Amino acid sequence: MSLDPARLAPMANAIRALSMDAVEAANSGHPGMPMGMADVAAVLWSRYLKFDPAAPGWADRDRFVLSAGHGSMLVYSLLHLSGYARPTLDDIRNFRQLGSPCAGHPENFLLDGVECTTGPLGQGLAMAVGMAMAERHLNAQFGNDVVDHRTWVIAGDGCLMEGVNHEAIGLAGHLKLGRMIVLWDDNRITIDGATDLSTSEDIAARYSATGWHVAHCDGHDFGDIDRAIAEAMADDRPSLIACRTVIGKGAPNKQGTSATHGSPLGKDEVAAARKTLGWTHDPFVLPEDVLADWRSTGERGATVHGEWRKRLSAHGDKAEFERRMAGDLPAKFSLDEHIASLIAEPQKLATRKASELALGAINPKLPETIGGSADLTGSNNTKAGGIGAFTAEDYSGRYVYYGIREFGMAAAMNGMALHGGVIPYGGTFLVFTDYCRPAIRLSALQETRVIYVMTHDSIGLGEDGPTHQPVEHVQSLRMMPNLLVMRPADAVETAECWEIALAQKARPTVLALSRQNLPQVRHSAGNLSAKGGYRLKSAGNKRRVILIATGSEVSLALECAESLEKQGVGADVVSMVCTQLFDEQPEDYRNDILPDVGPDEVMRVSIEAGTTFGWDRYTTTHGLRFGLDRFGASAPAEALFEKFGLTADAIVPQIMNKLNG
Ligand SMILES: Cc1ncc(C[n+]2csc(CCOP(=O)(O)OP(=O)(O)O)c2C)c(N)n1
Ligand SMILES: [Mg+2]
Repeated sequence: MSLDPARLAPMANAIRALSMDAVEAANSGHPGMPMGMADVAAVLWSRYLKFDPAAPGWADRDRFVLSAGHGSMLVYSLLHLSGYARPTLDDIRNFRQLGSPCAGHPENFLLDGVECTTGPLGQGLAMAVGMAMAERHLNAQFGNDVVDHRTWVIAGDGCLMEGVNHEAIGLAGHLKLGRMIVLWDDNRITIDGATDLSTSEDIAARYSATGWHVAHCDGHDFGDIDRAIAEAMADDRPSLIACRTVIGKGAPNKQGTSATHGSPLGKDEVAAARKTLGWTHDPFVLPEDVLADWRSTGERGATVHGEWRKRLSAHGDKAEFERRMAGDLPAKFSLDEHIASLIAEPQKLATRKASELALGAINPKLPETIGGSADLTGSNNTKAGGIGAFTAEDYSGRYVYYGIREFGMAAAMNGMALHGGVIPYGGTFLVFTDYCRPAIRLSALQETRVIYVMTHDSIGLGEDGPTHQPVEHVQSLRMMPNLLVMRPADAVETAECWEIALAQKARPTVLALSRQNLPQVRHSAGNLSAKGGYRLKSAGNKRRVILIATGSEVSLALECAESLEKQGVGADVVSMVCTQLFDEQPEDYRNDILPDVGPDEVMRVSIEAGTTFGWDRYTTTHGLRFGLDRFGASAPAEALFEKFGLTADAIVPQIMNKLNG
């Protein structure tokens, strides 16, 4: 497509018209951003973006991330205009209505071509960093013939102001991700008004200082936009293009003000905008010549895609590449041998160490894993199985030194998983799930296979004290939909949890792992953790108690059971590795493990070194819950378990008291 304004301007105006009309019809939404960035988007999509609307999943397509997700009508317009099957015009007419894939903010699971879910500002750009990392990694593994694409981002002032932006661009700059280009909608407006209300930052200087190339352009001058993009593509560094734009461009009375940010323009202003833009068509009517120009942008990609398919066919690793991009594990993958060796020689191990052993078995067999840690490699035990560092000099490495960037790491892992071809896992202390929680939430919402290796999972970490001791974390993460939270009790369960997590194609997992050594409690094979909770020990005497415990407290529960049995009280011990998986089991199974009988017959008791909040879900209100409903303290782990009453000596008498009424 040429830069002729006579052709490009109507193309950009088609975006403006669709956006303002859809927002008007929904009586809600954000017209300002799509109208302001329409010109930039028209140049990018018509001249640079590599995509094939007929094959939205094409592995070597450029990734386009609308980080400023409130401007969702921009991407919906682009997808429709360039010829994707969805959204249809009807979908756009139903913008923000139940059942339309044109949701308020772009959702990756609703529309092809929406590469990630955006709306929480800053995270789109941070995920794009992960996409760019995955691209370079797969390029290093499979070569230019099959992996050679760019990652484009449209970001607003908000995306650049968010804290995660610092982490994301620091990582991208350090890793020299030169194929990532951010188009910044530099409109100097946010919701509250002009940006000078809240910031005086020199953004270009910050990006430059972080190893980025920075270009500037007039975001309403096609030639200038084109020049800046070409300049960015030619530079080896990741690029930020500051596109000076006018928010709501085309709405004559409201443009340039925050009034266009997040409200319909109103009937009169829409009519005035039509006049200003010279757009004479009714709402949702697209003239044929403009549509034809737009469709030709999509058709350009079909040729490039065809050539790529030929190269892939000739590629020696075609089957492996396709397997990896499909996200399938190798047919023969299993940890049976590793688990058998653990059963043959029981060991007392921290589950973080057990996780390292599992990774030692996994990484050599699964070339798609990319591990990492937010500067706690030696504590999270995440580097295992002979994998080397992923660096700017060697993108084939499979271990990322994320630095102290928990949120940036988690967002990047989302981007990698969304890109496909890799399975990211990364670690920090469990307590710092708080630092990456917004990205964990997007892992869950976006259905990404990201594995969080979260160690030091309770007061059991000891001397570092309450700042580092999770209390509410495990339970609060369990509340998150579509997230598996696993707290394995020993080396066998840890390996089982890894097996389960790797098999999840559409959900993330948090592994909560201990710092302290734990005795091996499992001596049998078969992935019992897959049921979420299972009976580890059956009552010897007549069953009066079911002890439900997780992680490091499972061995404590076994001790309690032994003591109860000595007093003639039968006690089952249930290892509740993952409540979400347990809740998914058929009723018969759950009823067998936790029978629906009155407390007089069987009392249920939970033991977990964290908040007791919510455990009545399993104990019922008649049972007992042992845990920690306060912050911990700084002391050796054993002293803490003693102080907080998490010992058999403290627990058993309370159970006996309650049994004896
Ligand atoms: C993390 C986060 N905080 C707050 C919001 C609410 N919000 C949506 S858009 C916006 C202003 C963004 O300003 P800018 O990026 O400049 O967008 P523009 O107004 O220029 O379209 C805010 C605060 C959000 N979506 N995400
Ligand atoms: Mg803005």
